[in-house]
Amino acid sequence: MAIFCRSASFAVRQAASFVFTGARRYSTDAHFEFILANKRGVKENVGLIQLNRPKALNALCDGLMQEVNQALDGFEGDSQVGAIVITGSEKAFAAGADIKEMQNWAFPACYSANFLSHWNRVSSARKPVIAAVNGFALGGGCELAMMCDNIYAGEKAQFGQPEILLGTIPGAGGTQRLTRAVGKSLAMEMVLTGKRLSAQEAMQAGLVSGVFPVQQLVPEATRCAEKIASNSKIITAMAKEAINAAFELPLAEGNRLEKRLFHATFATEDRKEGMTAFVEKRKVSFQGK
Ligand code: CO8
Repeated sequence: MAIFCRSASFAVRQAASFVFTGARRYSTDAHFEFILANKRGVKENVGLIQLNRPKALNALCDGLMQEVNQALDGFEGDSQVGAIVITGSEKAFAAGADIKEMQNWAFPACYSANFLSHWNRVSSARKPVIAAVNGFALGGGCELAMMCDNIYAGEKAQFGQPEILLGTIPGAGGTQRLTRAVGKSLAMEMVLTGKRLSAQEAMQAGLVSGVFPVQQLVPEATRCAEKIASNSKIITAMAKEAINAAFELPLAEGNRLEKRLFHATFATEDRKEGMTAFVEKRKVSFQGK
């Protein structure tokens, strides 16, 4: 496996040749150099993306992020998949954006190329995405985890935004998402000093929704994803859209959107099936319609 990323043009060529042809496509990892992607769960309804650049502690280079985007596109287009898990290794979820790749960039190139513009694809996924974080989640690694819908942490996980120590600041939502998750005071301390949070501190601060033994982390995240995937996919998407709106809209508008989406559930067969199954005391069978 290469330590350094190949050129963006190679990645784009690879993206062009990537055609999703069905459920089995993810049973091999042949298409990816920096990640592994396959389906998990008893019903193979969970898409697992594992960052796999161990020698660089999963530092996020452009090629890796292109591959994450491709895998996400594939899972989003796979009707069998109901939720996605993103994880790294036991030592590192991701130790940040690739400092060696960024070292010699200058402002005109960063600005002209709109550097990092395609690095937030995870935040626009329509299917729920769980980050399963073992080890370091620093800088862009912490930002990538925060782009996910919820974060599970292994008990040795460490979260931080140490960009200030490199003479820069977070560039993929760290100042925004961290502040919303843990509040201004703690976010300020983390971003201004580079202080890291342990898994337990992150739990206490509301950044993560569960802490698990290192070995149990991915199975637990997969179990949660399977639970999500067993519900109606269309209703799940509406619930996710409504929660995400809470970060963008004033309360009255957010409540209005929620009400509209609630009403919209009555246009689906799954809403009828869910309530009918309850009344008839039988197992529900959602069709995603
Ligand atoms: N970039 C490139 N290489 C890295 C990175 C990184 N972020 N982190 C670690 N590596 C490499 C090291 O250079 C080393 O490589 P080599 O063996 O070739 O020297 C290898 O990984 C192992 O690292 P260490 O020997 O340093 O391992 P330690 O266990 O001693 O330390 C640490 C682990 C504490 C994680 C340490 O490596 C470290 O401090 N890394 C840098 C963390 C950091 O500053 N991250 C922020 C980067 S800037 C950023 O993320 C900007 C965000 C922009 C938006 C991103 C959108 C998603």
